[in-house]
Amino acid sequence: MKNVALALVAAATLAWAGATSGLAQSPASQRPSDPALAEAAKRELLHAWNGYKRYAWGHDDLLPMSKKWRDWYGTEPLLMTAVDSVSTLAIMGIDEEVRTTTDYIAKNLSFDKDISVSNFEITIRLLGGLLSAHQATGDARLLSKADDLATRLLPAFKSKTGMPYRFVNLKTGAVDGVVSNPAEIGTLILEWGTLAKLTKKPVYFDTAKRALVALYQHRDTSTGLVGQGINVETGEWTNKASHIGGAIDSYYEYLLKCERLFGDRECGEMYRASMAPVNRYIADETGGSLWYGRVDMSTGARTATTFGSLHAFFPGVLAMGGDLDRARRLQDSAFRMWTLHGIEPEALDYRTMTATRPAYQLRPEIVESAYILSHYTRDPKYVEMGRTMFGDLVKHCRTDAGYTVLQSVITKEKGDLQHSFLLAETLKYFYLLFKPDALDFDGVTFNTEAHPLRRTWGSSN
Ligand code: DMJ
Repeated sequence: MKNVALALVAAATLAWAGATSGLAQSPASQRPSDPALAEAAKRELLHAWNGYKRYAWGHDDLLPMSKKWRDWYGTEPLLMTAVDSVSTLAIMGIDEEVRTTTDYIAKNLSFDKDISVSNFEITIRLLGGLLSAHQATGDARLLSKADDLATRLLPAFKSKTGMPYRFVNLKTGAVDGVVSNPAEIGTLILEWGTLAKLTKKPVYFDTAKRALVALYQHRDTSTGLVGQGINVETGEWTNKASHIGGAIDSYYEYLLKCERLFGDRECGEMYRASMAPVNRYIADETGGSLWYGRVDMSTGARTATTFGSLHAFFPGVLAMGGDLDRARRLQDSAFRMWTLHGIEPEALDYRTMTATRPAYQLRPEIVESAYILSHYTRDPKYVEMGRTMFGDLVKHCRTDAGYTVLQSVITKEKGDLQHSFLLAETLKYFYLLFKPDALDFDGVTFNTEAHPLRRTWGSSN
């Protein structure tokens, strides 16, 4: 048994090793890198991981200041940080931790629980994490867990429109949360589609695709924009604010990546059709810089000039979609937001350059975009941005038990939470930015929680 597990981890190292075919088009030698910083990112990942193991093992999140733990759903842990961390541990080659953690997950994670969970959060962190870990290790138990989880989440999609309710009870299938948003409706296809291909159960792909298309079809007939609140039973918009930030953001990311991972042209066409109004109405040229603010979805009229840490995923998506010019310019703006206080706020008014929501949540998006831009442009400035941001993260957010959020980027007052995406995403993207040959960029598609998914199926599947 032990040898089998070790062989699986060896396969993982092989599966994600950089020297694979995708690099033929993008020679690693030309990519900017910084091996010493990559090692530092790995050390910090281990620091955060060891804090979780010491004070929160078996639970969802570490509270690094009080050295306690937090579970998302009462007394029913779902091992959120453990599952979210495996793909990062594998990419960094920390094989023994991959082996023991996946074994622990396989033996201890149960979804047979009477709790109402967020379909979106559980999909991106747990379904995505399990699928990615399965692809890395070959461990069939992880795929079977993912299958069981998706079966329990499926009732969420039983609305009249096909767009999912926000919450579903894992034991009873009871649903809740009739008012949802594009991010929660449209950020499911990569995980559900991959599960469909790997289990040969097309219902998973078809259900998530139907929800995605239904959402797209509800875009405003005049502007082509979506809002940030929609009733999944009636299809009526409950909040007409249109932007690229939280509650909408990863809907656009998944339209594009659905085409990248599955070769689904219809998704690609929906992405390209969506970018035209986003660039027409939401993009905002202010003082020579490019930002993306907030407008009314029906009129396109500007309602706010706010940008924030979540919006910073967009340069990466623009770059992946081929719009390198806007991608570069927006990343420059996002980095300005970062350097204003030496770490980025949740929200900034870019007209006055004031932080309107001053917290920092350990978010990865700006680092993810730096990594993607570094890949496509080979411009060393993105590694330099990474050097600055990594230094700031360590300086302001490190504690003796891990990493914590900040209450305010102005005062640098610490909060008490280590989000699982610090391990799943933020430190992974730093590592990859500094050591791009650790992963075959062209051979994987990251879900929105930075779990790499690999197309292992044929086109007829
Ligand atoms: C993560 O859970 C995902 O990246 C999601 O798309 C947005 N929020 C966090 C990170 O900020």
